Amino acid sequence: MKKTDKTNPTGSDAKQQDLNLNKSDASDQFLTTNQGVKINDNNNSLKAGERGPSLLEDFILREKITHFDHERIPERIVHARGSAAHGYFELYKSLEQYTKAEFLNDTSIKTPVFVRFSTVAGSRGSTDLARDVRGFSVKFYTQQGNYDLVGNNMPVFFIQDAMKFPDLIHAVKPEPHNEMPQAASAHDTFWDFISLMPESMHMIMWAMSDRAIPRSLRMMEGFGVHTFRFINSNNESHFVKFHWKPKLGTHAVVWDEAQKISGKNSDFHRQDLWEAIETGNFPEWELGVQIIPEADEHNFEFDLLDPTKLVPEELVPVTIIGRMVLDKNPDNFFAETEQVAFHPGHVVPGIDFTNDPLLQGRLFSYTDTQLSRLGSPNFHEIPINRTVAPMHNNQRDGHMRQEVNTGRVAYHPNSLGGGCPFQAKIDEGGFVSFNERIDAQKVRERSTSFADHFSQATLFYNSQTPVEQNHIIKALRFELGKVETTAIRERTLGLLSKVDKTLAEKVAKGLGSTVPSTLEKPINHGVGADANDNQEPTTVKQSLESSDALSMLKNKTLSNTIATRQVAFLCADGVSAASVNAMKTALEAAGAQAKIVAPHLGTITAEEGDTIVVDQSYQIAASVLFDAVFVPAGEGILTLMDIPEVPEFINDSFKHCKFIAAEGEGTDILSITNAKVKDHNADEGVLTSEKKGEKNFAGTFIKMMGKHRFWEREKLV
Ligand code: HDE
Repeated sequence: MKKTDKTNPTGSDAKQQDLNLNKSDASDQFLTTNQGVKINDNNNSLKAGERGPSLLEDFILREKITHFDHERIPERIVHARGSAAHGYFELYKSLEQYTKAEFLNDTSIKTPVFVRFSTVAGSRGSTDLARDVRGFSVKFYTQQGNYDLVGNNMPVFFIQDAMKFPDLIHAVKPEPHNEMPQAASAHDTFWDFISLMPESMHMIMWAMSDRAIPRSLRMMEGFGVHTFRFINSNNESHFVKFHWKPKLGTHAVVWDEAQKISGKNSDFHRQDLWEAIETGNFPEWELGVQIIPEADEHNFEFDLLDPTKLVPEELVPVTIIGRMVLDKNPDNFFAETEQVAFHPGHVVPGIDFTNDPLLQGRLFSYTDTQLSRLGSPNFHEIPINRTVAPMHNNQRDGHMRQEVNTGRVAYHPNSLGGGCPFQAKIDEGGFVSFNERIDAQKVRERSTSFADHFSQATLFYNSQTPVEQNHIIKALRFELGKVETTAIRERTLGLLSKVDKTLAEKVAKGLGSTVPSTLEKPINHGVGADANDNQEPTTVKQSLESSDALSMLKNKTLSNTIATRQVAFLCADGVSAASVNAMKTALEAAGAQAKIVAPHLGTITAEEGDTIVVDQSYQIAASVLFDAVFVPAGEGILTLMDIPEVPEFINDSFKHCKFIAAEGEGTDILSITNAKVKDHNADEGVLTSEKKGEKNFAGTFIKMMGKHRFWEREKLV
């Protein structure tokens, strides 16, 4: 096996070196036209007289404006809103037994990656906190060519067959007559479609759960969704499912919070990712695989080819095989994040496809979309898309071709070019598709093994804690509450009752509706009106009743850290510097970040006379942008009673079940809020110390804040 050339840089440095070839740095340089002519006046157009008309000969003005007029490219049809970063992937142990992909064989290889996270439905400028699936796309720049793992933060999908994808997206996007609502599924067309698509019920459970409103892009799981194949050097195949597990744990916000964040900072996730990387808090995930021998293909209660199903971790454990670290922000959003072109069909030898009919459709779609989005078949030449492996073929020309191919030969076979470039045999690393035997009739049908649409939806719902179930119910009430057509709401309630009767009844109660006793057949204007009219939904008895891995609250691996979490210190002139500094030092030692919030920007003066630099004023700061709140000690703190934003801040923290602490005089501030301590003795999420500088206060603060949310409070508010 070929090892990496150790003289080459590895990881994000290697890709960076590639990008550097095209980097432009204007420091100490003259301003020029695109033809390199130095510009003498960049403020005035060329005119006939100082008050006269502009002249057509002004090539400088025309070049500048023409370029500007063409600065936009079409945004992605889906996943338009995204944020990305560079990093690297390192393998813990060789997977040689299963795959011949070199980057998954050799633990000494550090593979550069570029990762783009996205929402699906909204436009490029839409809010980060929409209730939506998040895209999780990873481009591995391997020595054998680019490998793209283009997944989501949920392990299943709405539909089973690529044929329905344009319908799904047309339904969820803003309605075509009035372009409303933006980045939201809470409208008639989406639920109309869903109510007629029983196969979407499992994904609907995920999309209505808090997974759809992550706390941070750094705190989401990622999934390859489809079943793929690993192929080893003996040409043996194993099925594989991919999982990304965030080192910071999987965390979400609550819906009320998400909506407020959208108003306060619609770039919340983008900024969080950017700042984490800028401050050296590099986001990290572990890559896990579920490997299934070919012989076990039919031993499950569902079909491995059905993308609306997951393989429960209880049935096939996830083996952790490596880690990915994101350590560098893009230099230029457009050049990298906007122009990166992912494709599930970008695979390397050792990774192959299954016949999942959704994956099969994707394999066609992603090159096609780049042609209209990036405008040329040469999109692979854009620096962010370039492979780090040697690249030679007989493709030529086309819009914006960068490469200057030399010689007269652009065909194969040839003798004039010595037969070059030549084909690679399998043992020379040539890609050979898995030789799966296919012996079948051409049909436009769906396998009956895809017909159980509810069992895994029920499994997901049953696996949630009561708090999480309640959030799903509330999300459904919100979404369906925004639906204006009664029949759509009722039809959806009918489908929900097949997932869980009580769930449907609780949603119905919030809608002032009742659950229909029978499943209404969709209006079927002839063949094809019902998406799946060749089969009735079935129910397959499941061996598993609940799976802890599906619940964010039960599945708590490593999630008690407060690293990179943001704590608001509510301050004013006369605050105790001792109280502020002691807590700030302790929190920073635990990896969290303290932000001083005060009535104005600039500085405030502590009761000890110290000057404290203010990070945010009460006009800018809001509880929803923080993970916890601390009211320090000091006589001056009592002036906070007169600032209306202060009780609002603490009440929102309380409502969203976040950690609240106060020390000394700061405890008096809590008395004008819902976090009044004496009323909530049972609530360990409100921590107070009457005395300033009490021993262990900071230690208890950090321990309790690590619990993140105090859900018992939801019953109170
Ligand atoms: Fe995509 N999808 N998709 N998709 N998808 C695109 O490709 C498409 C599907 C996913 O950060 C587009 O370059 C079809 C499933 C991500 O740049 C487009 C079908 C999953 C991204 C496209 C699917 C995804 C895309 C838009 C059904 C989860 C963002 C721009 C057959 C596993 C990639 C682009 C990025 C992007 C088509 C289904 C994930 C239009 C036709 C299932 C994360 O080609």
